[in-house]
This record gives sequence, structure tokens and C-alpha cells, in this order.
Amino acid sequence: MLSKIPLKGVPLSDISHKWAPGEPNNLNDDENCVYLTPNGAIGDINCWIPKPYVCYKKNDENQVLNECGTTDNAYSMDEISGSCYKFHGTPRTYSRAFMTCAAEGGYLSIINSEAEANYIRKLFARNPASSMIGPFYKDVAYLGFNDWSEHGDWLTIHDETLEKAGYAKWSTGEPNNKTNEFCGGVYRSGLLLDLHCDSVHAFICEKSPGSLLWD
Ligand SMILES: [Ca+2]
Ligand SMILES: [Ca+2]
Ligand SMILES: [Ca+2]
Repeated sequence: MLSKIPLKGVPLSDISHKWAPGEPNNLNDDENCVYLTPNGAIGDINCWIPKPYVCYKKNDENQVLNECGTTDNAYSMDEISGSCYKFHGTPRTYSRAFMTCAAEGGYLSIINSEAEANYIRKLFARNPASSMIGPFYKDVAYLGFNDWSEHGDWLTIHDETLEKAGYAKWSTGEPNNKTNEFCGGVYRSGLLLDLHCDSVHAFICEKSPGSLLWD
């Protein structure tokens, strides 16, 4: 099972590794992440247990920042909004999607105008359902607004109401808070809906070209 976790798409069986004694044991049928021991052996562990972690980045002086201020060429610039966007077709829960965008130097996208909604529609068109792998609903993506049922209003992750942000076009019947749907998303149509935060969905990151990730 572990060998199928597609972090970079390389199966563990292709990577030199040594399991710690008794591992992997998938304790309580709930160990889907890997830890490293001081002697270099690995084991499987529950992903919710906080641990120190190590990041890796190649020291490559030939790496050039693109117009979006990143080496990640999956970000594309919308000349009208002046922002850059990346459509993530690998689905994540809302909190994971939020963290992923932050790690890329961006944030879960916020639609600020009808023109920007247009660009979101274009992003969907470039990412048809057939391009995404896995059993999840492929006609929606998470965006940067939510209502944790705490403040009773939908706010962007930059703390503005949708109206103040500039775009508040809900799809017919939405938000319907069907099953504790506190997180914001968008249909291929560009219209908004509320989604269950623990469900995995595609998501869209937005990034200002000026925010350099590797400063
Ligand atoms: Ca284990
Ligand atoms: Ca925006
Ligand atoms: Ca809904």
C-alpha cells in the first residue's frame, strides 16, 4: 500500500530503503505516512502525529524564476488580474489544499471580479475531468473562502466578505450546507458552492508574481 503513495510519483520499491524492525505494520490500519529513524531505517506511522521534518531542495544555479516569481511552471499568469494561478488536479482536503498553496508561495485563490471568474473557467477547461486520477468529484475546486460556522458569514482567507472581495455569485441553491459544508469552492461554471472541508477536491492556488518563494 505504501509503495503507491504518489508524492513525486516514484514508488518506494524504486527507492533504496530499509524498514525498521516490525515495520511496516500499519498499526490500527491507520498508518499511511513514513518516518525516518536516526539510523536511517523507516517505518509507517499515523499521519496526524506531529514530528520534526526535513525539506529538500536542489542547489541548482540554473534555476530561473518565471514571470510568476517561481520555478514552478505550472503557474500561469492572467494578464487581466495580474495574478498567477495553478490548478491542482490531485485532490486534497481543504486544510491540505490551504497548506499546499502556502508552501508554493501563494494562497487558495480568491475571485475578485467577473474577469477573474472567467480565468478560473479557462483553468477548468485546461483541466478536464479526464486529466484527473481517482474517485472524486471533478467538476469543483476549493477556493480561498470559508465559513467555519463560527462567524456566520462567508469570508475570504484574507478576511473580506465575498461582496467586498468583488465576486459573490453562488450557483443555484448554494450555499446549501448539506453536510456541514463550511469550505468554499467553485464549479466549472465559475459559480460558487459550499463543500465539506474534509472531502478531497481539486483546488486552485493564486500567487502574486512579486511574492518570491525562495527569498
Ligand atoms: Ca508502524
Ligand atoms: Ca484574486
Ligand atoms: Ca453545497
